[in-house]
Amino acid sequence: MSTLYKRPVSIQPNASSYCSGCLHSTATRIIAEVIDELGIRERIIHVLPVGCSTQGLTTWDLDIIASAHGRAPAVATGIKRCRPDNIVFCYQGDGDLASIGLSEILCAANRGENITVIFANNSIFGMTGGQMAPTTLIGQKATTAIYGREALGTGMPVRMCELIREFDAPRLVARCTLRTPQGIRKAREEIKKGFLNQIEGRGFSFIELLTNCPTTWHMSPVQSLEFMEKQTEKYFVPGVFADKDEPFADYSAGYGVSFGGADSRTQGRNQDASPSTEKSADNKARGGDARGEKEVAR
Ligand SMILES: Cc1ncc(C[n+]2csc(CCOP(=O)(O)OP(=O)(O)O)c2C)c(N)n1
Ligand code: SF4
Repeated sequence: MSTLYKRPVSIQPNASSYCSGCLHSTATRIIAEVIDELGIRERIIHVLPVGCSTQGLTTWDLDIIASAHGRAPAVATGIKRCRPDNIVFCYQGDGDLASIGLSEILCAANRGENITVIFANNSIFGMTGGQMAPTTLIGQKATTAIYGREALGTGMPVRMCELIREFDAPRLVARCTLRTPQGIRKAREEIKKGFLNQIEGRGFSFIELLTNCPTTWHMSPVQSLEFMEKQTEKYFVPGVFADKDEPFADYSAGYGVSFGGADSRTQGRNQDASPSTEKSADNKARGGDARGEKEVAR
């Protein structure tokens, strides 16, 4: 008899503590499957955010470092620069990533950090009981928008993939839905690509997963999937926004300002994109990572 379904070794043999029908469980499962498939479990450091995904502490069977709310990409940056041989990934909710942590994710993406960020967008603050997030849809009810979100006064829902694709550095920017088996397969494919980018030193990958929160949406799991189909996916349209094969390089040549000989190192950096021995030594001394000799602007 062949085995069709078994627990990935990157998941602990515990009952899930996520609510019934919550797609955090599906996301956890496919991330763990990819880690097992790539044989990188021993090299993984997962940066835990704040939100329902802190339940990862009792779910993942991986090395984990917890971060303050929204700070996972900054913590992941530090870890990856100090330990370039580890594979570092964040798994963050939309309250964590798109609200309190907006600056950290945008800066990490712009720097082209060689990390993998997986973003679970359920368009609400789940863990704290259903407050409005930057991603809450127009008309969607939340405890802080009891008649439904209005654009006047709170703005339109923030689309993170569309923001991040504007930077030069990110190698992969993709949005997938976990509502359907096809969506789950596509998400698994993009997550794998995101880890491979990091393993091969290409730079920053961002994979958004559209998820649900039946509990704070006050819906059954089935109703929450219908909501995703009719509402969430109409505004957050799944797709691949960037998928670049070549590693992130220093594109700054031609855009730098010449300081007229004030500081030869600054001048060299602005005028010459090719890595010099001095720059490489400097980069290594500051924990240059698997992008090898390529200098990262800091
Ligand atoms: C500095 C700080 N501010 C606020 C909180 C309260 N808090 C905990 S989880 C959370 C929202 C998490 O929502 P999200 O990231 O969307 O994840 P979900 O629970 O929906 O998966 C907030 C505001 C906190 N823990 N720390
Ligand atoms: S509160 Fe929402 S996001 Fe959190 S585990 Fe429950 S269903 Fe999932």
